[in-house]
Amino acid sequence: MQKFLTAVTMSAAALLLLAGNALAAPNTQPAEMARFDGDVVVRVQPRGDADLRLLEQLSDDPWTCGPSATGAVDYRISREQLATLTLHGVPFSVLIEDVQALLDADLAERNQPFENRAYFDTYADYTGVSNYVNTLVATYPGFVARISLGNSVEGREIFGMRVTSPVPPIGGVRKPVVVLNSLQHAREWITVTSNLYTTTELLSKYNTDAAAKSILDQYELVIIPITNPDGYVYTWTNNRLWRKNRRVTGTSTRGIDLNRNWSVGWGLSSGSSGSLSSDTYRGPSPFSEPETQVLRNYMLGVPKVVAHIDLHSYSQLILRTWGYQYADPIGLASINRIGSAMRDSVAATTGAAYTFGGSEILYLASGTAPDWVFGTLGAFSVTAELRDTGTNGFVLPTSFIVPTGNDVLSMVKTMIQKLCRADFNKDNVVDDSDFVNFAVAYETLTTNACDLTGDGITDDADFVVFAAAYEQLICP
Ligand code: 0X9
Ligand code: ZN
Repeated sequence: MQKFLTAVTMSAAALLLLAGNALAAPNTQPAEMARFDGDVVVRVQPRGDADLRLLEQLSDDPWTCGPSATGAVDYRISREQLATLTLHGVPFSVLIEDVQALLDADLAERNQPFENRAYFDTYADYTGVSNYVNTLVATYPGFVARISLGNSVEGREIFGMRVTSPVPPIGGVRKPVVVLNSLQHAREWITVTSNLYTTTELLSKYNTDAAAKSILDQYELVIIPITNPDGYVYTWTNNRLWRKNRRVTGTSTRGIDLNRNWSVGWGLSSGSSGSLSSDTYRGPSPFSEPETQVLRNYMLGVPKVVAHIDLHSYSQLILRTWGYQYADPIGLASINRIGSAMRDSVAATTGAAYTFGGSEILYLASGTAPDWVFGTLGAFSVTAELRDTGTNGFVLPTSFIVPTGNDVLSMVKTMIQKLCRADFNKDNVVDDSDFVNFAVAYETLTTNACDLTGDGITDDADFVVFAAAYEQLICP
């Protein structure tokens, strides 16, 4: 084991060089790439429905999907349309002066030669990300296994990784699982790099960082970097600002919002749309899309999912459940304890200010992944909206890749450290009622909540895990 671990540490340095070479060809912009000459992004403070309707007429590209806590909305419009806003007295400020210039600058930066570039110096396309997963498998043998969840609408593989220290080995009795998925929304590129950065950091620090070791020893991470492969490819080849999947829904309409297609809370017009052309079109039925189906099926096949983060951008928020309603979720105190610790740990490590809260800090969203994970699997689940707060929005310069990756690394570490397995009834204290509840559920075996080892059966080993956590009588 010792010899093996030394090999792991040594290969971490080699990884960065290797990974640079594993990237796809330089980023050339195809002739058919959508252009946004003369467009700006505005942050509007609507005075009422009339202002919102005016914006919907002016723009087919909202950058936010509803008013935020402050009531503000971001839209891409043409520079000429600023006069219309002024004419109607609509309060606004310009967030991005020249969208095409931002895209051009971004492409020019990414077009620099790859020689001597490390993986996290730039964004990688679908093939580049897939190659990087293979690089991690090769670099950390026994720690990383590639998985294939199924295919997208256009037939692309939705791939991922199982990441854990090989004690017990992958394939043996399964540890409790933490799921991190990114890029349900195609244009939110920073989510992919942040997910892979977090994974890489935990692996490469296994021998030097006790927290990384403890996480990989106790849990298995399931990483799905590109949940929406067709959308992602489309943002590289045709339109950098595409959000949904690429389902053909009509002669001129395309795409279903995957984060409105999950079954819990599905179909509400308060947090989704039934209109084919909308950026929050929910689809004809829950799980109508293969991309959400395969992720759901994978999670249902895992004995014990204990936590999940659905990575998005932008706004710097950590959103707890529920997304589809303002009503309190069961175990709110426990959720708040974990979520606020995540927010605080990011501020302490990277200095980035994230806000933690429920839908009141953004807007209602119906049919989201975290609501399904929490509502169906009973696991702690949040949406993380990564950087920035609007200066660059979705077109985040490459200089943000490592800092934002560190935000997510910090969130993930803290979330896992704060999971409290002895707080069985999730009331945020460990006391006799947890022991009683656990014992009753264990005796009657009416729930799989007692399967704390995550091996699919409830047996003595689960009681041992519970008792060990309970002995400490404290949530971390
Ligand atoms: O609207 C979404 O799907 C997410 N925001 S994004 O800008 N990335 O599209 C937020 C989803 C979670 N929302 C709530 N919990 N309210
Ligand atoms: Zn999103």
